Amino acid sequence: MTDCLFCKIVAGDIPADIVYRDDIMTVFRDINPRARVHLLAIPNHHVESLDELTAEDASWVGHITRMLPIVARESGLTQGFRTVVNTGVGGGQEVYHLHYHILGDVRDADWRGF
Ligand code: D5M
Repeated sequence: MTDCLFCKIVAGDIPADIVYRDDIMTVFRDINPRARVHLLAIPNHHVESLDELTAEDASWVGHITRMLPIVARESGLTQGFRTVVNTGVGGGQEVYHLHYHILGDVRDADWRGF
C-alpha cells in the first residue's frame, strides 16, 4: 500500500534500523522505544491488523510467531521478552500495518499500563 509507513520501510523508502529480514517479514527498532530493547516485527506485505486475518494466513503468521523468540535472542534478549499487538482503536493501534512489539528488559518500561 503506497500510503503506509511500514510498507515504505519494507520498500526501503523510509530509513529504519532493521535487525532481521527475510522473504516474509522485517524486524526493526521502534523509533520511540518503551524499553531498553523495543523491536517491531511486521509482515512484508500489507495487512492492517489481526482483525483482517483468515485461515489462509496461518502459514506466514506461524512463521513470524516462530521467529519472534529467535530474533529477540539474537538482539540480546536472553532472559525473555514481552510481545504486544495493538489492534484497532480500542487496542490503541496507531500504525495500521500489523506489527508485533517485542520488548525486552521491561521492568522499568512505560507501556500503557502493562
Ligand atoms: O505502535 C506503532 C509504533 O510504531 C510506535 O511504537 C512507534 C512506532 N513507529 C512509528 N513510526 C516509526 C518509524 N518510522 N520507525 C520505527 N518505528 C516507528 P502502535 O501499536 O500502532 O501504537
